[in-house]
Amino acid sequence: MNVDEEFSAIAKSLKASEIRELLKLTQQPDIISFAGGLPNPESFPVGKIKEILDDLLEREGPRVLQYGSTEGVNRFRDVLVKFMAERYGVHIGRDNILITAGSQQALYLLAKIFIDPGDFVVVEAPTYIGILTAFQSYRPRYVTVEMDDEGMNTHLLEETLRDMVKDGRKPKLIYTIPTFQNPAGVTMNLERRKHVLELAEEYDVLVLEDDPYGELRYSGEKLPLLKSLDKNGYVIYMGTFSKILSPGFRLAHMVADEEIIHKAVLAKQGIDLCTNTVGQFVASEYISRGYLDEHIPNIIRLYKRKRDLMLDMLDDHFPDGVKWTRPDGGMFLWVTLPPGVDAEKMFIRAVENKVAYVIGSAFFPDRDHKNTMRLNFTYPTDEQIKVGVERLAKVIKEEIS
Ligand code: PMP
Ligand code: G9A
Repeated sequence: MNVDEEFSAIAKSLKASEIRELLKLTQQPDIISFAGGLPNPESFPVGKIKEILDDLLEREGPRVLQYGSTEGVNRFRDVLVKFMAERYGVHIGRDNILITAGSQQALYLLAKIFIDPGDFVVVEAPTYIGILTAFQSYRPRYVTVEMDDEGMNTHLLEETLRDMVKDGRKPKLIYTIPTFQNPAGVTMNLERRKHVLELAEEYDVLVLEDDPYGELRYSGEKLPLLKSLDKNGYVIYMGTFSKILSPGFRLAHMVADEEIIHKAVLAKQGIDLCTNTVGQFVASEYISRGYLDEHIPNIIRLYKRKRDLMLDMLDDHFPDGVKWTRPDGGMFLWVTLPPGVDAEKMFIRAVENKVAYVIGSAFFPDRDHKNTMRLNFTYPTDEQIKVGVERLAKVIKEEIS
């Protein structure tokens, strides 16, 4: 059978995620990968998870192994109510929380409940590839807002919203990763955070705050979540346990007004019935036994060392004319090569030289900005950071000359 002809229009339009494809490279042992945004295996609390799993299975095995409600396990949502209040000053109830299979699924659910084909979505330039993948079936149109070292330029956001509303193109959503942005590594300052909220209210547009990296701060002052500044239900917050516990559990939480959570629950019912219950019980224990609080500093110590090492290596080896961001946290930094250097073409030579990165243009809906790339510093070993940056510097120097 020629199955190609049977696929739906949506299936025919599906494109692979660059990151997911590149992840295959990380499995080749001789390539040093700065590509995928993987946590370092050393950051996984294997012993504590084993201890908790043993306890849970012994004490309440059948319950832990049973289906759960689509909203999420009550025990976990209650732990998260406390977590959001204590850590971020966000005061909510259990019904404001939906547990999802990673925040990737939250993005997909939000596309499903908010986006009709042709709707406008405002994103940062560059933005997370995963939103482009999650939203693709719903065929939004993207409008981008430039960033600088202080995150999204909210004066440009203001101009954009004003123009869009004036010509009847009011966006459905503004998507931002305010803290340690993926891919750029930059953080939105406090003034801009407040400005985003003012604009959301003035133009009556919902804001998606995606926050997978906020707990991973290596320098600088902690900043409030957009959600904690939100008094009128404009912010939909997404947190995840992928970077502070384990991405294998696929555990994340969406925090929003009840009407939004309710609609997302309906959308989720048809997708997977519920998020994995075993992970939810384990994470509940992990947080309430105080293990998360104990462990995050270890992850920070490990990643801070890697960030510093990568920055030192770039300072020492990258040629003049190349610029990069200096992130206060998270997992990535963003490199801008001299104009005219094409990181997409250069990628082939990089792989021949056994080093990989993500091509920057993949993070722009219009695939522009060919002279940029994203480097991950959390996954490689220290030795790989040293050798990999040397290899990459050689490739860049050859490309420039
Ligand atoms: N949003 C952003 C900005 C991310 O970087 C990631 C993971 N790389 C995700 C969402 C998805 O994370 P997960 O599904 O593992 O929670
Ligand atoms: O696709 C994944 O495995 C998550 C990583 C995201 C990223 O590299 O930005």
